[in-house]
Amino acid sequence: MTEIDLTNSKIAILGMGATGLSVARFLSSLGTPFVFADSREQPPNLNEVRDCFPQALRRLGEFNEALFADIDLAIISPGIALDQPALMKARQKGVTFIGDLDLFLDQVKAPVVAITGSNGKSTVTTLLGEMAKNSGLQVGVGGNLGLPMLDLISNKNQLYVLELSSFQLELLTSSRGATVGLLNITPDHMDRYKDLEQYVAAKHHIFRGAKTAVSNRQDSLTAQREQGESQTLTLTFGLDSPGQGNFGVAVHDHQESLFFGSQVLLSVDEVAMKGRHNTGNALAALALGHAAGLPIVSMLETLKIFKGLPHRCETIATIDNVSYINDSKGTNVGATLAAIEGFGSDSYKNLVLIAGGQGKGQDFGGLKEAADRFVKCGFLYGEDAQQLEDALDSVTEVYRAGSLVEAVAGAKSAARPGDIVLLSPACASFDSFASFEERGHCFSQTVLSTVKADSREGMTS
Ligand code: UMA
Ligand code: ADP
Repeated sequence: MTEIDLTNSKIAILGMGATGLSVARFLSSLGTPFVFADSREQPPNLNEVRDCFPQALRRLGEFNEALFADIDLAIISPGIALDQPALMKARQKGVTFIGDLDLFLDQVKAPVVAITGSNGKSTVTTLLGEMAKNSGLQVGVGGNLGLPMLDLISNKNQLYVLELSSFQLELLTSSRGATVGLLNITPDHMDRYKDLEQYVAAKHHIFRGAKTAVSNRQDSLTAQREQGESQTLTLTFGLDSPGQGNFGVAVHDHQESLFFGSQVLLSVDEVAMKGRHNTGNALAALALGHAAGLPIVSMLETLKIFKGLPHRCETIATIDNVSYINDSKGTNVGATLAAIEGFGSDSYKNLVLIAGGQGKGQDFGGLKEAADRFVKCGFLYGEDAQQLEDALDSVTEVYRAGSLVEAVAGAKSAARPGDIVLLSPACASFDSFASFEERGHCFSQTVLSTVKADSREGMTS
C-alpha cells in the first residue's frame, strides 16, 4: 500500500533538473497533474519541459508564497536548499515536502539497498550492482550516481541499489525496510549546512525505518543514531579484524585478507580495486550484499574483476617514469586525503598535487599533515586556490596556475622520474567545468596531448 496520496493532492515539482524531469515523467505516467517550478528564469531544461509536459503550469523565477498558494504536496529536487524563506513558510502552512526518494520507496515492490557516506558511494553502489547482476539478479542501479531513481522503476527488477546524497536524505521519513549503509563521514557541502552536525544528521536519516543497517566501525560518526525497524539487524565493516558476523581484514597465511567473522574470504591482493580506501569499499559492498542475501561466492568473483570507476584514482598514463592519476571525483578534503595517503611514498615526497576549484566552505587544514609527508609541490588553480594556498604553503611548495591546463604543464615540468602527478582537487569543478567528468577528461586529454607533443618534438629535433 502506498502512503503518499498522489490522487487527492495538488502537486508542485520544484527544480527542472534530472530529478524534476524524472518526477514529471513518473506523475505523467499516472496521469497526475502538477505545477512545474524552477527558481531560474531560464533553466537549461526549459525546452524539454515545454515539449514533454505541455499541460503542466510552469512557474519560473524566485520561489515565493504565491507558488504554494494552491499546493498540498511539493516534490523537491535535492539541489534546492530547504531553508529558503518561501519554502519554510509553505511548510509551516502545512504543505507536505518530500523528495523523489520517498516517492520511489513508496512505489517499489522489490528490496532496496541504499548507500550514503561522504566518499565511496558511487564506487560501492556500482560494485554492489555488479555483484547483484553477477549473481543472476535483474537490478536497477542509480540515484545520486546519475540515473534518477524514479527512472529505474520496472516490474522486472528484483533489487534496487541506490546511491544517496545528504541532500536526498534531508526529507526522508522512512526507508520502509531497506538495507542501508553509511560508509564514512568527513566534512562536505559546508556551503549548504550550518555546521558539520547538521550534515551528519542528514546522513543519519538513512537509518530511519531500515531493516538492516551497515556502518563503518572505524568511523564513529557512522554509528547508527536513528531508529530503524523494531528488529533492525546491524552489521559493521572496517579495515581491522572483525568480530563474529562482521566484515574486516586480518592476516591469513602471511597475506592480508578479507574476512567475514573468522571465515577467510579473499586476499587483499586479489581484489581488483587498489588502495586501502577501496579495500574498505569492497568490505562495505560485501556487508551490504550479504545483508541483501547475495551469495558470497559470486560477490568474491566480482571483487576479482571490478577495477573501480573512471575519475577515481585512475591511472591515465606513465610518461618518462612519471605516473599521471586522475582523481577528479576527489571533490572534498576526505577524498583527497585518501588519494594522497594512498599514493604517497614513505621514502620520499613523491607527489605533485594539482588541486583547486570551488571549496564549498571546507577547511583545507585537514590536508596539511598528509601534504607535509607526501607532497613535494602543489599546483593550485580555480576560485578557491587562495584558501588551498593558505592551508598548504607552510608545509610544501605551492604554485598558482591560471587553469587546469596550466597546472598540468607546471606539474609536468616539476615531476621527476618515480614521481606521481595527482589531480585530486578537493573541490567542486563548477567554477571551470560542467562536471567532475569534464574536469577529468580535460586533465587526461592535456596529459595525453603532452605525450603526442613530446613525441612530435622528438621527431623534429
Ligand atoms: N534549482 C532551483 N532552485 C534552487 C536550486 C536548484 O530551481 O534553489 C533548479 C535548477 O535551476 C535546476 C534544477 O533545480 O534547473 C537542478 O536540480 P538539482 O540541483 O536538484 O539537480 P538534478 O539535476 O535534479 O540532479 C540531482 C543531483 N544533483 C544535486 O544534488 C545537486 C545529482 O547529483 C543526481 O545525479 C541527480 O539528481 C539524480 O538523482 C549530482 C551531484 O552533484 C551528481 N550531487 C551532489 C554530490 O554528489 O556531491 C550531492
Ligand atoms: P562518492 O560517490 O561518495 O563521491 P566515489 O566512489 O565517486 O564516491 O569516490 C569519490 C572520491 O572519493 C574519489 O576521489 C575516490 O578516490 C575517493 N574515495 C573512494 N572511496 C573512498 C573511501 N572509502 N574513503 C575515502 N575516499 C574515498
